[in-house]
Amino acid sequence: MRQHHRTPRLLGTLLIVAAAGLSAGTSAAPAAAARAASPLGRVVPAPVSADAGGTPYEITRGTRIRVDDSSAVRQVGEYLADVLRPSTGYGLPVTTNGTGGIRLRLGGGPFGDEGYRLDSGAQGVTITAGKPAGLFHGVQTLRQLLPAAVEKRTVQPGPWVVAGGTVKDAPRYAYRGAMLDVSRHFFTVAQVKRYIDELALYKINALHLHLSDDQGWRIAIDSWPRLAAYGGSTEVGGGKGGFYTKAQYEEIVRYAASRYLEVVPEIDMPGHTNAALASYAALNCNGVAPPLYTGTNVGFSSLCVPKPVTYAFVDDVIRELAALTPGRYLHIGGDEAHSTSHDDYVTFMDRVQPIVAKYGKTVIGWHQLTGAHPAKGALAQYWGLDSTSAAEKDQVARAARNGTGLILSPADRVYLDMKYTDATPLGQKWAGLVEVRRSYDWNPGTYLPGAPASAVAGVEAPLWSETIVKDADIDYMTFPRLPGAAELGWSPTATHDWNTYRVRLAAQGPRWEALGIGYYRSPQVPWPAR
Ligand code: TNX
Repeated sequence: MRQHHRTPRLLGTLLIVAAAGLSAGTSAAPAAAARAASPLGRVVPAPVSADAGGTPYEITRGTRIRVDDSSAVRQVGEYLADVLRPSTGYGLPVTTNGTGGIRLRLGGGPFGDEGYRLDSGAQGVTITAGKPAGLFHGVQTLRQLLPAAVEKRTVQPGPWVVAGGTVKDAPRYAYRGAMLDVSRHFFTVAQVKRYIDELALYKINALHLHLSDDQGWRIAIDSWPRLAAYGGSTEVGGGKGGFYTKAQYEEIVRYAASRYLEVVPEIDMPGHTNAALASYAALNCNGVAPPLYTGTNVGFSSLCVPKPVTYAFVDDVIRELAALTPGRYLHIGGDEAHSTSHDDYVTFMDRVQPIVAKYGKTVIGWHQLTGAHPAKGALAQYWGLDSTSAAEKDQVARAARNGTGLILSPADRVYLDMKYTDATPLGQKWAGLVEVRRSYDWNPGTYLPGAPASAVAGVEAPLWSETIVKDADIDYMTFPRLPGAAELGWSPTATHDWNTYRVRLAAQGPRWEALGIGYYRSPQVPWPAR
């Protein structure tokens, strides 16, 4: 019966925090305020609906995780058990038998590819979805309905109570990405897996890996072995760099898939290619390989557009990478090609996009691709700013009206490498300072003037790594902004409200502490005292 004492106390605290939020800023939508105060309404990203009511469920030593007789559902059950066992100390067998407990089931309903429904009551918690991905996302919601200490890796006192009620949920956008730049600084397979686990918490479903740039080539290509062996041998600052063997890359892809993320590999071309140009003299128009580069300038390198060998190279790289990548997309970069003439850029993109299609993948390019001829079905990733010229925005909007899909990554909103304030020790500020509110408070559906809302495929938060070296650096720049980008990608606009979001976000702080994630304690967010 402890839960009956706990719930009202928690509610009271939340109402006080919410009230403090209201007095500090503009008035919140009443529905959103009521949601943030509800024990089921603190989830990030905000679900479509959360109706509290009925008896809570307490996870005990006797609880089982009951799954459908399907390997994918069983794997989601095992994943949940792996989260819950260390902190609860319970056995939590994953089984197809019995009644009650935590039930993961596939069923009919308006769930789509990733939606789910969670029902919690005295007998147990049931998550129902049309597909295993929906069950996985429902499991992330369930984690957030439990006390933060559930995330610790040692036995904690509990109790492990899930408030009674129903959550119904499905994403606003199909593409919800995060990008990790493994070129400027290299990150190991273990580091990438750790990041995948962090992203999965917030229902991110795409991991964009920026695999090549001036400072390093990070994926083994058998037909051009010096790309990785030599082109991958350094990084910003002159460290030893590194690259993924094919087996390691496949391990990342598999791990991401186990968390329902699709890997989107990027080979940035025709600019940002010094590591490739340094590895093979023949790729250079003058036939001379430049030295490796360990600085942070951009825009000085270009593949040689007139040379036939360039397209043999691109064909080999895309063929090998496509063969390793089960996902739909292949990102060909295309940004900041300042050393490529406009005509050459258009020629290059006209030749390279069909190669991507030939190997069965859909093109994604940075939004400069809209200055060429985006292939049918291609997605353009917009990384401009509020202050980007109307002409440039218009070029992207026009492409969107003509059928090019958009991934929105406005640099002055969701670039995770931008400093929060002038005092932020890491990151850059060319796009401005990006505090938590600025990062969250925009609408992807109406962001780009003249682009139809239906063209927006989703939102992605990129983390460029010129200044990012270790896990703690990744975490500090990612948290708390990534959950905001994830919410913009997942939650319906009706839930969008800074004053209630900041209260829900604050409740995530203790979870990150339990997970060992160091984050920026933004003064804009009413974090609980530690
Ligand atoms: C711009 S965004 C770049 C990257 C840098 C980043 C640093 C984009 C497509 N290009 O090359 O790493 O700024 O914030």
